[in-house]
Amino acid sequence: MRVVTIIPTYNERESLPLTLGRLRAAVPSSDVLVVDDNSPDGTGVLADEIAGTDESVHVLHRKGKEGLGAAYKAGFRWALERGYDVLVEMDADGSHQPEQLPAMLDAVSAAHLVIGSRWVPGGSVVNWPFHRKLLSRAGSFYSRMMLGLGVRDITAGYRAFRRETLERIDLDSVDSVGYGFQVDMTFRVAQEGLKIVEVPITFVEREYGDSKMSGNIVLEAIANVTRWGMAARWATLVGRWRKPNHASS
Ligand SMILES: Nc1nc2c(ncn2[C@@H]2O[C@H](COP(=O)(O)OP(=O)(O)OP(=O)(O)O)[C@@H](O)[C@H]2O)c(=O)[nH]1
Ligand SMILES: [Mg+2]
Repeated sequence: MRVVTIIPTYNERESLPLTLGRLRAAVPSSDVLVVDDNSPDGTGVLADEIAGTDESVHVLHRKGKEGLGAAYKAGFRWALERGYDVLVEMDADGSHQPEQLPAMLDAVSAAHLVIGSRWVPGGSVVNWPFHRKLLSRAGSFYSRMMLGLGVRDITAGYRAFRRETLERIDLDSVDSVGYGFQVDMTFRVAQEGLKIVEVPITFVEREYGDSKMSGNIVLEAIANVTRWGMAARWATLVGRWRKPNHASS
């Protein structure tokens, strides 16, 4: 099983070397792809320096900040073209602990998508204020209800996809930017009837650098989830209405 861990970065100069060091120690068999959006703080240059000393580390440079979703789509394409079997998503900021990746990789042999989950028994968040926990849980709850999914942590960004899963999805049509990207991908995997497994993780709030989460990203996710949920309900209704006519004709 050839594994690549894709790490999108924007201004993660302090965090990236720590995360890479921990990842290489915890899962030496995984290659790494850093996808940097031309970070003004020089994260891309630093990533190149690390890649120069470790042939398992690769860097994809993009011309500017286009959001997490676009960075992951570029990373997925890069990895699929190179024949990797499992594609892992991991934040650079230390929130996703590399030491917990082996449990996720174990699970992916019997699932199409593994989600490192904060909101299943055994999962937790360290150093988040109450309002962040509430926002995350409420966002997952709303998405679960609107989209009719059983996933507890739908916005989670620590994931392992089997390559066949991504090959089933039309990545070109995925255009969500922030958290919405994770929700969008989860919904599409579920719509394909593929198996999603949540593995508990301990999510640790970043120590260095600034969060890229913004009000716009939250609004985008809420608007998209509402739109997708309505569209799915409408499609079901139309399907029910059409079926009897179809049967009698
Ligand atoms: N390439 C790229 N990476 C990004 C972009 N936005 C965020 N990232 C990276 O995606 C990961 C998650 O971003 P964070 O800012 O930690 O967002 P978050 O985890 O949702 O928010 P916090 O919990 O507050 O940290 C980090 O590794 C970021 O550097 C982007 O536009 N381009
Ligand atoms: Mg983060």
